[in-house]
Amino acid sequence: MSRVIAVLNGPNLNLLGEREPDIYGHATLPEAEALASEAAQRAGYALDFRQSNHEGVLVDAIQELRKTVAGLVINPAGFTHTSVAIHDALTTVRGPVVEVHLSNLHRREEWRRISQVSTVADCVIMGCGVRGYALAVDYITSSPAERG
Ligand code: CA2
Repeated sequence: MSRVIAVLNGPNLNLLGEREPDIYGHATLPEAEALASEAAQRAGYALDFRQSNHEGVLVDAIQELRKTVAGLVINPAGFTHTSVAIHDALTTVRGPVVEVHLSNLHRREEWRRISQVSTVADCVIMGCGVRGYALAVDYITSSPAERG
């Protein structure tokens, strides 16, 4: 059984903490990684945490990881609302898939309520800020397949 959880982050999330703190909070992406990593380590897992501004790089990462991870957490950022390619790649992931958003998309513009990813996610976490990443890891480590 795999002891690695992957966390993928989409475009502009490398800028987290620099702008729009009223929407996304003050924490940075490395701080989000630290929270997720602590949650993974507590349960005896390692974390593979990545960010890309490129849709194809994210699709390649999903294909690379799809059979080897215990579960996959993804914040597709702007690609959430547009990417059929990320949707299609996620259908091939063997373990649980968790979609995370820092902000509560239902409190924002109407178009942000549309996610191409939610229909292939086992769990969707939004509006919890960077704590959502740790909650997503907890969901995976306590999933039935992982509890054996
Ligand atoms: O709430 C989320 O996590 C989002 O996935 C964040 C995306 C947004 O397009 C989605 O609708 C919701 C935006 C990520 C970019 O974040 C920035 C952070 C600081 C400065 C600029 C962008």
